[in-house]
Amino acid sequence: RFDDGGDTSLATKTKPKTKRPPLYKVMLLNDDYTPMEFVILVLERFFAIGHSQATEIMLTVHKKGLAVVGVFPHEIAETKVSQVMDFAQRHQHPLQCTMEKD
Ligand code: TYC
Repeated sequence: RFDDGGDTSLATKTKPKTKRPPLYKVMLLNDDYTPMEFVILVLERFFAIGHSQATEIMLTVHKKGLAVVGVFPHEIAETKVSQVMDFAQRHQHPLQCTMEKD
């Protein structure tokens, strides 16, 4: 009799590790002073959103107080927030951009 070499260990299931990084919502907040056209420009420039959808999102923020403008991995979300905050500050607008875990 030969040992058949069979695996006699208990079943320890290991999942194949797929790469799905945690995602973060990036949001724009409303304020009373930032010009509507500036917000549209921000959405076009930093989020690659077309003019008509950018206008819709801006109006949603204006009416509802905030809107999610994109969902990204942590480092990309942080970069978007920094870019928007820098751009707003350089133009002396109080526009706020924040992120939170999805
Ligand atoms: N509420 C601003 C205004 O009336 C427009 C605005 C929209 C500001 C969206 C910020 O994230 C914002 N000029």
